[in-house]
Amino acid sequence: MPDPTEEDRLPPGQHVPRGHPVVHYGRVPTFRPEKWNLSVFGATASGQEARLTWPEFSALPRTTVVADFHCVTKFSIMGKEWGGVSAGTLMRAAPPAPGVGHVMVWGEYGYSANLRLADFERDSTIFALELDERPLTAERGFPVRIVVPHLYAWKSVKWVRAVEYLLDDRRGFWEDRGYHNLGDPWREQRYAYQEDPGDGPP
Ligand SMILES: Nc1nc2c(c(=O)[nH]1)N[C@H]1C(S)=C(S)[C@@H](COP(=O)(O)O)O[C@H]1N2
Ligand SMILES: [Mo]
Repeated sequence: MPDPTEEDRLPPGQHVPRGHPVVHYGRVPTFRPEKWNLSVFGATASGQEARLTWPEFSALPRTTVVADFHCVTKFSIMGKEWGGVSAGTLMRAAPPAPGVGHVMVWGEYGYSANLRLADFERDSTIFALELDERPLTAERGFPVRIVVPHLYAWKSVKWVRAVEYLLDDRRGFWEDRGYHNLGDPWREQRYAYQEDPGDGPP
């Protein structure tokens, strides 16, 4: 029997599977700390790209978020604890210019997902280095992935390497391949054909 409180926390059309599946497109990258950096580019407040090295990024203040995680293929992972750097902390380290309304989060090999700034700025949006108090495994996104628990999990980019501040919204990897630009699981925003005017770029 599923836990009744978990039942209430399930968005429409979702179910809780056994275990915690690993889902991604393409290969698992190798982490080389001396070559790794996190770039914050696009419409930054300074007009310059900021590049955080691994020692710089991993020294940022940490927090934890306990949240559920909903894949558009209809499984949900309930009550995971993610530890890492909140998106707000990263934004304070490398702020956006006025007028930025969206961000593109980039992973290794060109995977990307776009977010409204309001979704990026949520307290629960975290650049996670840990899952349930252990470093992420390679296949979960080591060393760092973003977790945006209130949106479908394709937006939770693994192996993050860059954040691009956008003055105009642009579709990411799956948003450009038929998925919904916003991806709110509570509204079942799965596919682009469900978009209302204003939900996405033309
Ligand atoms: N870089 C990258 N991140 C990604 C993906 C991907 O293909 N590449 N897939 C996304 C999808 S569709 C899902 S459901 C989640 C799965 O996360 P998990 O493997 O930790 O369950 O990762 C997301 N992040
Ligand atoms: Mo997914």
